[in-house]
Amino acid sequence: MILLYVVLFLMIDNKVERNAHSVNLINCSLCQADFNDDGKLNFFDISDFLSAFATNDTSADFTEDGAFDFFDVSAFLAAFSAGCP
Ligand SMILES: [Ca+2]
Repeated sequence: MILLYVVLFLMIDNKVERNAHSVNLINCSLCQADFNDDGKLNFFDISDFLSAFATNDTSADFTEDGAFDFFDVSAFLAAFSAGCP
């Protein structure tokens, strides 16, 4: 997500041309289930999500309500099952 903000800032500031790399970063960040942002949905996304959840990492607060509970896991698994565009 931080990369997206950096790319958008640089694009607005006209320091980076609008090229394929910028588009790829934006498209990747649209898929919340791709938890490790590698462009693939697989076991590693689930593993990374569960590790973040176990340590109360804010990235695992999938429902964005400040709590770490079943609903975050359920929301992540629903997004994972839905897949990415
Ligand atoms: Ca992934």
